[in-house]
Amino acid sequence: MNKHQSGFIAIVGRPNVGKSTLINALIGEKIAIMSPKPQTTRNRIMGVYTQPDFQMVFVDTPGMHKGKDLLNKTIDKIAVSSIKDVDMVLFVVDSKKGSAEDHIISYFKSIDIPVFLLINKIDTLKNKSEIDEIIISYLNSYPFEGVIPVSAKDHTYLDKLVEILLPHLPEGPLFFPEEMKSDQSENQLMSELIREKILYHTEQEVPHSVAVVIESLEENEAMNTIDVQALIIVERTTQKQILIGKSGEKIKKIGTEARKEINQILNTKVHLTLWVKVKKDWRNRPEDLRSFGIGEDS
Ligand SMILES: Nc1nc2c(ncn2[C@@H]2O[C@H](COP(=O)(O)OP(=O)(O)OP(=O)(O)O)[C@@H](O)[C@H]2O)c(=O)[nH]1
Ligand SMILES: [Mg+2]
Repeated sequence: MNKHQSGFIAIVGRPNVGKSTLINALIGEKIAIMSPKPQTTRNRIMGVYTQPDFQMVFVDTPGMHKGKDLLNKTIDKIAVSSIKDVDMVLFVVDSKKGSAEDHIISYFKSIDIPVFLLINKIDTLKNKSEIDEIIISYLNSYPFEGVIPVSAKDHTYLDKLVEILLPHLPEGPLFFPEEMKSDQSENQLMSELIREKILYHTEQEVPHSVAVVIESLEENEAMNTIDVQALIIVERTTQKQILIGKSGEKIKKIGTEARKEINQILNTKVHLTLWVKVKKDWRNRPEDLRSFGIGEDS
């Protein structure tokens, strides 16, 4: 009988390099929200990839960056600590951007596990020889176990990625049931999907000032729906006005898009009601961060 392998693989890197896009592509389901705005992911999210002989638990993390407020410090800490309890690390970089990553690479020097360099977004390169230049630019910074160019968006070379990681996966049991894809609860996924739509419909400070909490969830037997009440928290009255929009148009659009996706992903029929509340400076209050589900224990 073949030995069974299993282990944890942290996906780390700067904001916006495509870590969440990668975990979704690997798992084959949307478990983590994605957006063109930096600092989209705020928590650690596990994605479970199970095959007959092995189980890879990928861990999506927030983009590593040095933010000033408590929210950003907290999410950076989550990302940094995630490399400590895993069997391997995937360091994701953007093939078009790079740089300002020295502090991230310095964390690898304190761990004794394989770190792979993943060059993402290769679909954006005009000339494939650019990949060689990128590899050369990283070669002196750290003894990476391997270098893998991929496109998370186009699912290019993801089979190859799994193939390269497999020999490094320790022998071990199934950590999660075969059918399990993620450790996120349905409530967490719902609030994240609402936040994702907000990220797409707001600019500048607003996306970073928003938290979403599911307040209640009730089965409505007469309508055959699940009635969901969600609270959107912002920091200022002006942000609340922006979110609601002229005659409530923006919040309506956000609600419609979120509802459609929740219905599709969770295979249910939800009736979604959104409320917006101002909570000054919540990003700097530890108790608020905790109650909004942001932190190492959440
Ligand atoms: N062209 C291209 N775009 C990509 C690829 N992977 C991700 N993106 C885009 O890059 C942006 C950021 O993607 P995310 O997956 O949210 O990035 P992230 O690293 O999780 O970002 P944070 O959570 O903020 O740290 C989105 O607009 C994605 O569509 C890729 O392979 N090619
Ligand atoms: Mg992300």
